[in-house]
Amino acid sequence: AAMVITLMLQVAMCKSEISRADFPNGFTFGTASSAFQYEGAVKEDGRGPSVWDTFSHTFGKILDFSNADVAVDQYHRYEEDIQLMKDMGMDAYRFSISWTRIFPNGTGEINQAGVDYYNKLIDALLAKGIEPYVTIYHWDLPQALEDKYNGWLSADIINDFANYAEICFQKFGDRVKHWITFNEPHTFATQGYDVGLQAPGRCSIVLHLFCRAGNSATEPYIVAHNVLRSHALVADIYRKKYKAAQGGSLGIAFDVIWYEPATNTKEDIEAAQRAQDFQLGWFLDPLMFGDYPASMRSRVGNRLPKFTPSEAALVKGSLDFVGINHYTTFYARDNKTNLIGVLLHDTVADSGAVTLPFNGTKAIGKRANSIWLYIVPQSMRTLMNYIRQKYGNPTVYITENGMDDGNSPFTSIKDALKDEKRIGYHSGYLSNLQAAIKDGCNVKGYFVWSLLDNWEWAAGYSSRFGLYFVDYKNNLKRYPKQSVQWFKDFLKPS
Ligand code: PSG
Repeated sequence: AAMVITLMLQVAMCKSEISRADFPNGFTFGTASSAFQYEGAVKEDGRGPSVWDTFSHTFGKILDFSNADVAVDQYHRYEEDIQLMKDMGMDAYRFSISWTRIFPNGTGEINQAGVDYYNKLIDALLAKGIEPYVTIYHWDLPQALEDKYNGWLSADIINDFANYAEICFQKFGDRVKHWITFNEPHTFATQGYDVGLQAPGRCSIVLHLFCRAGNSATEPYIVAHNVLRSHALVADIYRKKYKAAQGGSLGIAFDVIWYEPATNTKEDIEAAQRAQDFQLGWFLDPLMFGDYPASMRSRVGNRLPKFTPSEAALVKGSLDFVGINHYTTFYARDNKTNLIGVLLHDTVADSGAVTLPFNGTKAIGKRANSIWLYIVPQSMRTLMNYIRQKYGNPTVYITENGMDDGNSPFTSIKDALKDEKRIGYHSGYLSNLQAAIKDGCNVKGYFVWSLLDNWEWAAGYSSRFGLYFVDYKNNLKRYPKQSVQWFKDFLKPS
């Protein structure tokens, strides 16, 4: 009798569970990764150093004192990892190309061994029926260009980046049909140049106690401006020289926290909008409308670079799709006193909004492991509808969505594989994504961050975002968490 009841329960549960069949035909499901967090092999086959090699080897920058020299060794294990994607029934894999494998110094001679690696990776994916979605820049700037002209702070980078991107189109564009120029420029502009918690670790807050050099009030805006101009030039090159022959499309991926007004007051509602202007709007407004949001122009004043008319024309409309990395939701409230602004004098304070995952003492949702990751599934639907209404319903891919667990030395592997919380996370966010599509949002794909546990930047190996567990103590062996079975069931053809 117990067995019959269990069976009946399972049938009932399967019925109510969301699955691939609830999404439009041709909707793409995949997992996402990045070169520096996955590949390892940092000195192999002629790869040059990036700013993240330097940063991760600087004492005190990485929480667990680790580095990504080995990471999860995908450089040598890509065939095994592709089989893991295949086992789940995934359609696509998002990965990034390491600039310094192609150009060890950022420019100059092509390193053929680097090109060979990505050719092998792409061919192995396609042989298993998995479509490559390629990020051209996921934060690993050639150290040589940082040394030469301060990297993204110089407009010199625009041509060097465009040259690198064009080589990617030439070498891989016959097989790669989805290009993402940049991953999360908002994150690397603010984390790298305002608070200094990520490479290249520049900032001026608290009297240069954290960072030797930088200007937190100006540099993030300069970086973002050069990123937008670089993206626009690359999009122009792709459209003029490659798109017709290769038949692909090109976009860019943004980190987007949803901001909920902390109270129903007009002040807090406006603060939430400003917070969004200073995050997504900073980039997507220029790309869609040709200029920065009005709130940014008035609040940042002459610290905000200006687009010349010809630059604006190149930037506007320079994308085929918008990639959204969405994980979490914060409350926003009007920063009445501007104490933070006076104290820090940085770009984060410019929005005049204080954003926190708490409203007084009440958290906005359950927390994952990362201190910024609170689980609020319904914001996926709200955010998709916000983008639909504000930006004229562009094509959207969810280029990242996921949650992490900690890396406790006291948890057995067996227990670490029981990730009901992650299953709940994805089923909740996917249900709301499906509802958004029913609302009319033009969403075409969804990528889980991440296939494997991996090197989580300043958090090192202390944060586990994978569907597969990686045993860092035993030869990086991969084990499926329960969420792998959940995705298998979700994805199996009905
Ligand atoms: C994304 C979103 C937030 C913080 C960090 C990221 N947020 O909402 O506050 S970084 C992003 C990145 C990838 C990371 C992953 C998890 O593209 O490389 O490993 O998300 O942090």
